[in-house]
Amino acid sequence: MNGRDLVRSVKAVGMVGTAQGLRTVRSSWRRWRADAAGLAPRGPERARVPGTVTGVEPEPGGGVVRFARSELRVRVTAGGAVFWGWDGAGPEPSYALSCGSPEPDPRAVLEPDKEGGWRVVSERATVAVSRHGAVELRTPGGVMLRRDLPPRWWEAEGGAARWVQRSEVAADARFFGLGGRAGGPRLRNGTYRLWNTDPGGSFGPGDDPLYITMPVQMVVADAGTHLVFHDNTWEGEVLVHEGEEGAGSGHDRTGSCEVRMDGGPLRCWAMVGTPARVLHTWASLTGPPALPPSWALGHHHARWGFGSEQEVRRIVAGYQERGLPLDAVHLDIDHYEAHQVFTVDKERFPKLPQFADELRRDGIRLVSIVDPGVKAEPGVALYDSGAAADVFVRDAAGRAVRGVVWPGESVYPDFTDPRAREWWGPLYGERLEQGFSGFWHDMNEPVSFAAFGEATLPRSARHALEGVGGDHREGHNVYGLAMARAGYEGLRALHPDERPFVFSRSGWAGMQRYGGTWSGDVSTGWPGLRASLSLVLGLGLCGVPYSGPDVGGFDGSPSPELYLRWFQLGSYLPLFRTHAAMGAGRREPWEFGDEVLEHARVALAERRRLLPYFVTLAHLARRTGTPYVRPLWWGSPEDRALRDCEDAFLLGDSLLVAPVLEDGVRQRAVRLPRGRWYDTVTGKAYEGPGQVVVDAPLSRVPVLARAGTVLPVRASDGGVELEAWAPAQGRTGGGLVIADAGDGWAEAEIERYTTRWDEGRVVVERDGDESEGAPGRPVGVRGLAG
Ligand code: NBV
Repeated sequence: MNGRDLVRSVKAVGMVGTAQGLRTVRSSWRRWRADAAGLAPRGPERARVPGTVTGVEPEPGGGVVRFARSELRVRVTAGGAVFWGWDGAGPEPSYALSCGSPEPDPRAVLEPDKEGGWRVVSERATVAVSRHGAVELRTPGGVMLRRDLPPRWWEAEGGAARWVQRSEVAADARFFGLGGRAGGPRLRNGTYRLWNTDPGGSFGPGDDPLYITMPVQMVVADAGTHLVFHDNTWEGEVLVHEGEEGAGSGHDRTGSCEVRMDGGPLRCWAMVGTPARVLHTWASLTGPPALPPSWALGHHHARWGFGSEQEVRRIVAGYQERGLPLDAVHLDIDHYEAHQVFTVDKERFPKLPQFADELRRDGIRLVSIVDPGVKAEPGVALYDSGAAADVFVRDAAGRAVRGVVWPGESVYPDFTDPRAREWWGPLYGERLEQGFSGFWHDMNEPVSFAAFGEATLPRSARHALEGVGGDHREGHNVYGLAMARAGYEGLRALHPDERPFVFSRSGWAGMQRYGGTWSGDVSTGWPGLRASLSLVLGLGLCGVPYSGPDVGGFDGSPSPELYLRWFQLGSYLPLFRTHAAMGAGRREPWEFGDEVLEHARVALAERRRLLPYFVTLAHLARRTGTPYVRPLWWGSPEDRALRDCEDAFLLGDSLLVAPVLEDGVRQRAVRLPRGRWYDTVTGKAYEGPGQVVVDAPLSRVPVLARAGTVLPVRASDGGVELEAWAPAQGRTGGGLVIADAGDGWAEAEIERYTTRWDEGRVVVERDGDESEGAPGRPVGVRGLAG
């Protein structure tokens, strides 16, 4: 047991009482014994490399290159993504791909390359395979983006083959992604584990891995941006080594990374182009991000431990009496009967459906936490029904695996089994009848409390894996993804006319198809605030655009200033939710004194005003895969200084948000991408690229608008109006508006606007508009001073 396990076990035992503590100790032993009996020890291993090339076999989009001891399939697909897989691996089966393997690009063919190698040339990238099995990814212009050295496998008798893939990238390249990483968004030198993990307690920037890991790397370099995805759900790790530039001396040291997997196929997808192009291709491959209902883009208030309907009423009244907007309230596990999922404590919440109706009339939705663990006790209806349907995870000997979670001894639906998903999905019917509109999936790494060892299921536990079959080493990382699918599909069947709102703590590549996520238990403190932003940015670059932190942090009591700065940051992130643990300090905006309340009011009002913009960004994310929240280098990946800038972000194309991430700060430096930027409060214009210092009084965090941009905002009458920012003289600009057509599936129309100067005036026109270019919406032009 390491120090971290010890701390966690003490917390687990201490937190949940003696009986639960004993259960936890027993369960940890069970887990240990199950693995000792159910996982064959690895026998002696033999190393293997591909050897030299022996021949090729063309196929549509590329072909198979044969080596003495392996073979490599290379395939360029019609959407521009490139696939390569060793040892006969093809794109399927895959948890990440949304509609199976995309069509090959018939124009891409295998042809001889220099020195006995082979290559496939396509519109967006060239893949060259050396005669020893190195794979090079090049831009259409022939510049090397990544060079995979020949892989190595270690095979053991009867066991899964472990493998290592080392790659080189340019000295100036920067790594991003790998799921939600608290210490990013730029991934510095280190080892990043691929194993979804509840860190136990709360986490800060130094804690890794967290709840969502995925083998998705976004690499940004002067030569171009690429995304690489190793489609393999097994436990593994990625070693990142950034390169170093020799300051013009010609002694650059290339960057490198090494992917090591404990089993599973060695197969890879690569996408090349601008960041936007790369994420668009990624979304075409793994599915468009689910569109949240528009209320989910407002302000949410949650707490573990509201404890009763009266307390929820008190909080809601607190918002209403002060005129503060509130769009959703989340009920945590304390509203369950004895912590059991899909139940309600009737004493504390006697008339939940009526209460939910009342709230809805006031424009407030209820969101329910949903935990996967089912209390393992005959007579508990859910348990009996799941046991009868045979949907719980079993061990190698065929017995249901028991872990310990909030309800005590629990069993776990095997969401990788379509039958389990079909059983689980309809259970949300009970939640809908209780009046809930949204769903918050927790504990789905999955967690089983541990007194020692890891707080999850035994690795020997069996999973259906869509009929392929395998153990927890392969199923673990996709447990949360498959649970999200079960919930999402269940809700679509139950309420076909409404877009489901599901967000999930754990997940994997492709989870955006079913909804979003949140930070999990981020620790209260300035480092936690920074980690919150890192997670949102990193996840966005892995194709998961909707997320946000627990505003104020999960545990403890933030200082008024920390709370306010978190609130201000949160108000510009897709999921804007205050939340905290049982026993933590208050998180209501009025609990921190009048000054904080007034500034929080401004943040809430601004969020509401920007709602049409958030709706537009949600639609754009669905159509293009572009996240709402983007790193500053998004539009200028060639700007090296921006690649290293982690304390600000772009919100859509129009705004640059520079949150305050340190105590006592009233002014801050902001690195600007090229072009003119206006401080949205003072109207002062700044020219990028470069660094400027802007005011950051307690009352607001700096937000800058791009010159020439047009964004939709909420007018005082509730309609949508346009906010246009003057282009620089002689320049043009523009923006998009996508207005939601309700919370159903109706396709929303895209309105395109342009801005230009005409005889000393800024003109805003709608593209393709019959009415001679008049926008049809009220317009306010800003940035005209001077
Ligand atoms: O359900 C209680 C909490 C929840 O409030 C939090 O948001 C989750 O991340 N949950 C974790 C389980 C308890 C953690 C100590």
